[in-house]
Amino acid sequence: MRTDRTFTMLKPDSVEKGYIGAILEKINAAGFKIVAMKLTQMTRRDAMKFYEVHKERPFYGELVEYMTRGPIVAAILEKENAVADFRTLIGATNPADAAEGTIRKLYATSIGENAIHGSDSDENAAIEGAFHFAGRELF
Ligand code: IDP
Ligand code: MG
Repeated sequence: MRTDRTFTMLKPDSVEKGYIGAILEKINAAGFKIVAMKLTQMTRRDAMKFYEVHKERPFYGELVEYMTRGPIVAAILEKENAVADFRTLIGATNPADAAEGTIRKLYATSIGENAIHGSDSDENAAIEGAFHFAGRELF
């Protein structure tokens, strides 16, 4: 299993608020190379599948509504120790708990609308990257 790739989505709130450029700047400055990227919108079916692990959680319906309400920026990023370093860069799920300077501290609104996704394991990075991108879309 490779350990140098992670998967991210700039969530609908980030796109709506015009934060794409600022967030990509932070990602570049932290040393991640973009190997795949697109503006896309998840269908209800996509979001339900992507967040299937949370289907029993009380916030699942709200999460699916949020993630499908507008376009997202999906990307695959490359860097040594990508998954852990990217989770550090984005900060805690709840922006109220996120460290200063993290993307969620700077750009997230709430625990639900938290600006950005980052894979939580190498295995999920591979699964999530393959969910959004065909092999020919990686560079
Ligand atoms: P993560 O994105 O930091 O890995 P997860 O626990 O995997 O956090 O949750 C997935 C997503 O579900 C979060 O990023 C957030 O958008 C949403 N979420 C998590 N917990 C809550 C909650 O308590 N209320 C509403 N939405 C939540
Ligand atoms: Mg997660």
